[in-house]
Amino acid sequence: LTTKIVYSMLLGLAVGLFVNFSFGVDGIVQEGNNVIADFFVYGVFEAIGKMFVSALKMLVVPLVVFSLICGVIGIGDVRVLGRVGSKSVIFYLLTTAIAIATAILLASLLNIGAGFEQGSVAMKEVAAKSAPSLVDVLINIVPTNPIQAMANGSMLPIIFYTVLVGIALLMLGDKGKPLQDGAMLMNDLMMNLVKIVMSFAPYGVFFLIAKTFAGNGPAMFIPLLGYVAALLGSLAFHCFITLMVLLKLFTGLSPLTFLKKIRSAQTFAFSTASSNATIPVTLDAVTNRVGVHPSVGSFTVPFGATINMDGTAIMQGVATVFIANVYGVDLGLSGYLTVILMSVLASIGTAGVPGVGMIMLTMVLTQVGLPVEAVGMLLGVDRLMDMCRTAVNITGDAVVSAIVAKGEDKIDMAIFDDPEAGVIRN
Ligand code: DAS
Repeated sequence: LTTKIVYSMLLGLAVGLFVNFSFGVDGIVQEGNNVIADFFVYGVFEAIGKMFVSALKMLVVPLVVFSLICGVIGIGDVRVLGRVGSKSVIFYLLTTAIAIATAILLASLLNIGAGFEQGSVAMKEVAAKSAPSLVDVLINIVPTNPIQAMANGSMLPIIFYTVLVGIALLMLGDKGKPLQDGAMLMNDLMMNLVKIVMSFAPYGVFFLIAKTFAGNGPAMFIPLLGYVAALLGSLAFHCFITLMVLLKLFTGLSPLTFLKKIRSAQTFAFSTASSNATIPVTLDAVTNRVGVHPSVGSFTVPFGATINMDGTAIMQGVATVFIANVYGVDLGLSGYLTVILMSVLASIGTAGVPGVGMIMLTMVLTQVGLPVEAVGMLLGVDRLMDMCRTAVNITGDAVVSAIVAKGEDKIDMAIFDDPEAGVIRN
């Protein structure tokens, strides 16, 4: 299936670029310019791509609820649960801080944005959106109405409530057996739903990629080459060096094998630009292919999709350096430390959905006194950058899941060493 998905991505890229070269102006296919382009790019491609992402999102809440209840039952001991939770938070914040420090270092070394004529890129007006403040996020973790939290897909309150339900179920002891068996059955049912939706992936991914590249051709990245190069360089460094060193250090697992096992989740994250929508695929890859026990993965994957955004933090680091240079502002060490702190905190409160990184960026810029409208320069290329950074976000989630599981000795090496484990054939 993953091979089919990669081929459908390449086909989508080819078709997308063909449409862009045929109908694009300055590398962009504006909506309303051309009837044929509109029919394909903003009609067929966009519609089918959106339906596929919706089908993934449709699974997220029930899957997280049942897998998390089974996860808590699987851990079986509240003390261990506390350990898994606190280790996850420590490693998620640590990897995000390392990510953004790397990004600021590389972007500063490349001195991107210096001597940049703002006129050369359309400056769209951007209102300073504020991501929820950390205090609100912490208060809102306790849902007043858990059903509403589920209806809204608010992940942190859902995780909080579901963990409590799991603990309460454990306290029932043998009396709770029927409920526990029911939860296990519902979890298996949800994983089958994941497989059904994933079987449509080659089509969904094709249209998502075709739409992206049809709308934005390579020509439009030229003016922002410094920004794009520094961002992609930092993302690649973090994904294939930093995270792999941490993986090897803390789990001893082979990075190459690990990357092969999570390739489907990275592909979904890239295609959908949404960590949340990719939760079902990340969970499937981390448990059935890497061998992380579901009792750990069912907690660390949805939790990571919400609070752990290494790729997004990297974008904020690179974008801040770029914008500071464009405006000739010297942030100084304290300025960059503020950026690092703000990015790590901002990533806790925001869900893994497309474009959330840009909202967090306006918040970070406000904190360091940089003009928020500067984000307008970056919006044009942000969809593709969002796809790349989301793939790094879920890679971070998968790596920390393996590190936490290793610490609890809950990685099944028979699964990790089996190249065929969990491969979906259809
Ligand atoms: N698209 C977000 C995610 O799903 C990341 C971002 O917007 O930066 O993780």
